[in-house]
Amino acid sequence: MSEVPAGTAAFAGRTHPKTICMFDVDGTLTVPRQQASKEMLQLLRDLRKECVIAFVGGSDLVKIAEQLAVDGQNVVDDFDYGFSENGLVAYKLGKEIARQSFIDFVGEEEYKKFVKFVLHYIADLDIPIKRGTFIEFRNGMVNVSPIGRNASNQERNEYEVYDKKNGIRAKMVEVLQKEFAHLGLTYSIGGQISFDVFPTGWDKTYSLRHIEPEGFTEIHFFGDKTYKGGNDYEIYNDPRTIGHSVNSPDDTMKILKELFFSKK
Ligand code: M1P
Repeated sequence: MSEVPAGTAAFAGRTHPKTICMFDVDGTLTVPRQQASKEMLQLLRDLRKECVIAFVGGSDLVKIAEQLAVDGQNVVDDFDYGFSENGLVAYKLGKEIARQSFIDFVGEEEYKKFVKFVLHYIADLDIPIKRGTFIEFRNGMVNVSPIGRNASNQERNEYEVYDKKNGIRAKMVEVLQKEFAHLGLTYSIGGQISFDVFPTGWDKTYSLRHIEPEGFTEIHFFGDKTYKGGNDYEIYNDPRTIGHSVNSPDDTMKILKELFFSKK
């Protein structure tokens, strides 16, 4: 599918052409679901002169673009690699190179049973408010939200606090794991109001297969949800990566400056 050649030729002009920095989006490059700051975007442009850069988000490309393409540019042109939905949809140098299908893996019949169960479960949930879009169907995964994806920013912030206290998502994941054990799915709480559902193994480590042909000698990964159950856990702990656990976009910038710009 790819017309983009492997090999570091495209990256030869970088100070460290064999080094790649991969970034989670929410909580790492931006405040969750917000746009990246001007300072962060400038730092990424500077970093791209030093090494190869990639985003690896759980969200689909539309949401990632809202956050990173703040001047209306095409986000996949600003990064050497773009990995949306954990890398189940992948871009290199502005071109799509791969796409995975959740529905092909699960099958229509099993997926219908899953949807029926999830919607019944959410209907019976007694939480302070509900909005709309409780299941979002994507290419390589589905995203399930008890409050609904149409929640406003304030509603999502309040829900996050409520969910932490009451373990709504954690309980729901436990129930789904039992009910659909035969499907081989992983449930990952990556954001504030929802969780992602995808075939086991299709976590963010999936993106690493797309950079393998390049033979990078240093693969840095930056993420905030690096704890067990978080959607950065697997790639952060993968032996192929050098993991950096951050607590905010400011923390990411601080580490990048130390790693790449402190001796300049
Ligand atoms: O990037 C992290 C997560 O961001 C969103 O989560 P939420 O809406 O719950 O804050 C979703 O796009 C989710 O898929 C993604 O993993």
